[in-house]
Amino acid sequence: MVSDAVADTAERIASMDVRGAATIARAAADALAVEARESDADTPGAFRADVTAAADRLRETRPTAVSLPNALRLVLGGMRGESVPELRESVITAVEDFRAELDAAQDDLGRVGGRRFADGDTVMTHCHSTDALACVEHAVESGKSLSAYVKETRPRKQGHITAERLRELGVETTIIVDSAAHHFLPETDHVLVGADAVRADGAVVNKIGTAGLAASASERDVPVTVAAQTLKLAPRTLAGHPIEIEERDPGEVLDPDDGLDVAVANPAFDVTPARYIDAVVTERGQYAPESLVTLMRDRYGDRPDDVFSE
Ligand code: RUB
Repeated sequence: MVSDAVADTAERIASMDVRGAATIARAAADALAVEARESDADTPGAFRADVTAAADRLRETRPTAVSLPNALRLVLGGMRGESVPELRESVITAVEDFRAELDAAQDDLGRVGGRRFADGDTVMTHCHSTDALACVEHAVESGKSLSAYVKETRPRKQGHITAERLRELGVETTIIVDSAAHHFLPETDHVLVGADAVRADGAVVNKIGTAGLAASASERDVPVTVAAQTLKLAPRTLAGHPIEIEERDPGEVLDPDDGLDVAVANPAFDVTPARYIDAVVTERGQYAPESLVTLMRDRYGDRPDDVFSE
């Protein structure tokens, strides 16, 4: 049994009330801090079991965003001590450290990514990525004027969130239907997207539609930049494990009241091969996708310990 606070966060992630890889990771880490604070375990073993069960519950909410298990692993890896108060304090500190690292990483990444744009450039975006927006924010703060084509991103229309944020940043913003991307690529200087996971071979898992956009852009010689802090690197892919692609409710695509009695396929993400990606921007610099494996080994090791309960 997990606490109400953890169950509530898990539900908000599963229902996409909380969404986006970095935001999911932060919410899950915060929930572990609440669990640590509120656990009434009276032995170190019971406390560890409480926090581990909470992490397991949070991890199963959305299968694709690797930032979620990475964040949980980082926090659980910081749990240490001989007594319940020591263990409690260590988890709370690990969450605070994680939050600070996440903020700093996004800021550093934004500074690196912002340099990829020149004054007057037009950027095309897909979905809503806080890592990608950090790059635009830094470019604008350094005095560059940008405009944007924002794909609306069916079926959940996360493009609306991106459009609103870009408008706030003073970027001249035009929202387009997803199928119009190819049409507007000749007027586009950069495709800029985020990532839910980056594989050891440099392929990027992101919102469904990213792969088609990147293939189109590549055909038209429009550079494709992926903004992904190292929390998005998927260490298990070093050992050849696949990344599960989340299949979401058919009701997101077709209203049951429409009376159209056909099957619906609704994968939330797709895989963009490395050959369609020019650069992955991280807080540690920008990389050709194929060269990220070194960074992945450096940050997570060849055989990342799995501290979850299974
Ligand atoms: C969100 C999505 C975003 C990545 C990166 O999908 O695909 O591009 O999560 O986001 P969903 P960030 O809306 O299904 O969660 O850069 O904020 O981590």
